Amino acid sequence: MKNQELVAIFERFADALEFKGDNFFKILAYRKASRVLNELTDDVAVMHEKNQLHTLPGIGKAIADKIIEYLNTGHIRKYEETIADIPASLLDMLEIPNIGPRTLAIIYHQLKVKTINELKKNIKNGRFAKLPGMGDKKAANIMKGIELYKRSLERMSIAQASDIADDLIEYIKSVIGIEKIVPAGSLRRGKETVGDIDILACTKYNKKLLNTFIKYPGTRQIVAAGTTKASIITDDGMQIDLRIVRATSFGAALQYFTGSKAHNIKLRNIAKARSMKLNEYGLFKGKKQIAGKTEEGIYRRLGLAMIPPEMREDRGEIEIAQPGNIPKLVDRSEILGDLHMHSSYSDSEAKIQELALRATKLGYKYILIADHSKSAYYAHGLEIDRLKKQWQEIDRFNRQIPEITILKGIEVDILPNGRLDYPDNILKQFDLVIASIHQGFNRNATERMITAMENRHVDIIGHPTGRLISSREGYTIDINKIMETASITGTWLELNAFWDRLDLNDIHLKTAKDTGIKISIGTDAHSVEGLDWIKYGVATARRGWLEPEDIVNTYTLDRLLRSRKK
Ligand code: DGT
Ligand code: CA
Ligand code: CA
Ligand code: ZN
Repeated sequence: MKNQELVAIFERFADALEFKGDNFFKILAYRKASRVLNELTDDVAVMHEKNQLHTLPGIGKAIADKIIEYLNTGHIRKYEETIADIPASLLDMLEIPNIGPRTLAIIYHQLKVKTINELKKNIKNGRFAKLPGMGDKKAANIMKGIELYKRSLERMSIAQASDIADDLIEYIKSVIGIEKIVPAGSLRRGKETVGDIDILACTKYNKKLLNTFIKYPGTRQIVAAGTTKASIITDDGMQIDLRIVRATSFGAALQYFTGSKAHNIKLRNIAKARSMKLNEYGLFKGKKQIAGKTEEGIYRRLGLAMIPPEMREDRGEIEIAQPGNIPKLVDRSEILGDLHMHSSYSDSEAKIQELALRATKLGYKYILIADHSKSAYYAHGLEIDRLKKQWQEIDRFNRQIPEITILKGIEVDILPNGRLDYPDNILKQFDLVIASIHQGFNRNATERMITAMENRHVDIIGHPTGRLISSREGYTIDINKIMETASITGTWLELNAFWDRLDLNDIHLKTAKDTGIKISIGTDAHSVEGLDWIKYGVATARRGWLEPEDIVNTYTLDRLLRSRKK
């Protein structure tokens, strides 16, 4: 399908036009076309064959002609002419958070900057800040943006990495019917971002497996191919290392390549202290292998309980790994409901009924619909009359779909002035209230959250740090003060399971648990498929050592409602 290629071209076309100061409506038209194609599930080529391009919203004749030109020739002449005199490295800089086409035009024309490094130099020597409309604050923001951008080039989100790994493993299994092929590395540890994907397999047919692997349809480049291992780079730029190991060493290899490195070093030292040797082939006493077939065996022979992969970060897990002392981490099957999702009443594409039906398939007993409140105009926030309509609809579905309880919730904005977006007499009518900051990030965020937590109708603080892993650092807050208030007021803190948030993160979750704070997991889904992100939430919860008791989503509906603050 050519859809995604066209999405990228139209987006870049719009950027280039905006950079050149072209007509506002023309720019808007290309951005809209890009968005429409991005959401299109049909193949544009097929639609063109059926003469249906004009039925797409926002695709007028001029743009339809360009789509057809691209389908026929692989080029769009107008686009190529437009970008011809703009250095490619310059347009790439638009990937940096906090740099838009207009800022880019200014730095290009006034500072002659063409690359990221040149921009950094001009920020450091103060020339950037002196440009009209820029200033020190903007300079600092762009510097942060550059750091985030560089990090995002090196690492991928857990969602993208696990999708690629699933697809690759399914492909290999379909071609050669191999049983033992599993992810290791940071992906198995459930880390929020992944540098490269490590896969381990066990087979007698090395050659056949490696040959199949390097022919993976999503391969851009084969980096190395030997007799027991190979590496490829996928079309998305992700490196995948595949290693084949013997059955007698499978557990040892899995342990070794799951890491983390710091965890492994500690384990090796424990082995040494007991006059044993640990490596990727097994645990040895002299020349004799005493463990290595399974991971459990290795931990057991080192005198330790089996440590779940998500805990292997050398954050104290080895010290407590006497049998019986490892926490019994939450399992996906123990999650009885999703406590944050949006419906078509605000900015989601999913209808309430669709969300409820999907939730029953996931085995849930309840879900919380938490749309945006009225001041979130950008997200079609709910005025009180539409809220009432939504409640009636929820009541109706609750009668029609008895397998699940749809809870009435809201993600109420904590406004820049510190007030909540609805009065108490409205808030008290919800089953559960999430309060979140979406505007005025750095205006007394700590105080505003504390005020929200002191309201007895606020049950949950949504995405408490506000970070976006790929593009935003988050609010300027005193997280310790926020945890202290959460603990005193009995407010739950959210673990937002959307893969670009994962907020609270693993480290904060562990502190929250130690402080006695309850955690509420929500996917913040804006589509039916988004409900599946719960797995990233569970992985992050496990990395924060959370047990079922720490997470309100494991409670029965009765207990959940009884556990709200009074
Ligand atoms: P990533 O890929 O940056 O997200 O992180 P990992 O943890 O997947 O790291 P990676 O791919 O470099 O290596 C995979 C595992 O292999 C790592 O977690 C532990 C193990 N490993 C790699 N290099 C060493 C090493 O020098 N010493 C030890 N003990 N283990 C290592
Ligand atoms: Ca890795
Ligand atoms: Ca690796
Ligand atoms: Zn939100």
